Amino acid sequence: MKAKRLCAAGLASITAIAALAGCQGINPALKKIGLKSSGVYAFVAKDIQNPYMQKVYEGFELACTAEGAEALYKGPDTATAEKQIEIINQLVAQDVAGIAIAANDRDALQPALTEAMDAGIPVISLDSAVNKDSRNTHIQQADPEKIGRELIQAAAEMADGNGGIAVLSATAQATNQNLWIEWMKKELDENPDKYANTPLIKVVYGDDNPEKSAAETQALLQDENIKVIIAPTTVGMLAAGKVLQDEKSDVKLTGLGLPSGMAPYIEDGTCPWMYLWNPIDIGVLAGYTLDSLVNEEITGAAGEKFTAGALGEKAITASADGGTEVMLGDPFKFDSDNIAEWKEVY
Ligand code: RAM
Repeated sequence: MKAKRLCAAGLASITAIAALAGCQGINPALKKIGLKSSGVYAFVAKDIQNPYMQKVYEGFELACTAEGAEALYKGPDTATAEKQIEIINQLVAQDVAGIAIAANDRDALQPALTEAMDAGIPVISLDSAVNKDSRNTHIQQADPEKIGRELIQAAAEMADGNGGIAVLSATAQATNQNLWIEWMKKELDENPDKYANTPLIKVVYGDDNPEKSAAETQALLQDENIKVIIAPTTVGMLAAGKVLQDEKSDVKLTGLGLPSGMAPYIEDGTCPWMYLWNPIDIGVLAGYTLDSLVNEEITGAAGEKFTAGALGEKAITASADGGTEVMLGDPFKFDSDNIAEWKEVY
């Protein structure tokens, strides 16, 4: 039973306790008498405008509502760690019940998130991880190794085995993009013969800002050795797609894009194919994970299991960074055969 339902039930003593807490946060008094109080679950986006983050939040809100908790969408105007720290501090002062964050920096949020956890507020990262000491667990969209390797394989194929590759990333501190880029470099280094004529020429950062991403794409087009751009960010992909289409460029694009926005560029061949997972499912998984932590059904340790609504039973496993994670699944490939169907979904 959750706080909201308790309030509505009008059970005199319990209602009084819940009212004292404003029906927010983990209510220790309710916990002592064995009742659960879900309260407010905060979602902190990398930046508030990012359409991908908004899709993830849609799923998060669905899970929160299903569990009787109130979802709260927060995020900075631009994707910086400093602004996220301010937001976390406010959420702790507000005594929210749980925090889910897509981090703009792996380590910089640690003092603020540690304070949250010390105050009894469970913390999960999703999309872009914080270090293992700053969280209870992480929601991992898909295996980072698979994502990084597959993107290089795709780019080399699009270059017909002959042509330079550039990466248009998000911010330079983004944990998720940096990890994917590490795996891209490993794929290249480990297979020197295969990629002899498809070197990685440059990595640039559009900061998940549409204008900066477009300007960085324009700059990449000045280098005629670059034949393929990999944008492992939905914001970067969309901006690059528009530049390449406007310029009628032969440079090909692949990466991680939202089917709804990228459909025109897949349909006209600018982007022969791309990958992504279901962002709404990421949010759903995050919402149920946070709820299970708040209700002390799990602690975030490897080996624990819980039910994530329609996603079924999920397991917490050890992650490569020494902490733990919950994995959603494999990325999907989107191309001209399936984009018409998927552009309607997300
Ligand atoms: C962007 C963000 C996000 C990433 C997706 C693929 O929207 O940078 O972190 O996961 O792209």
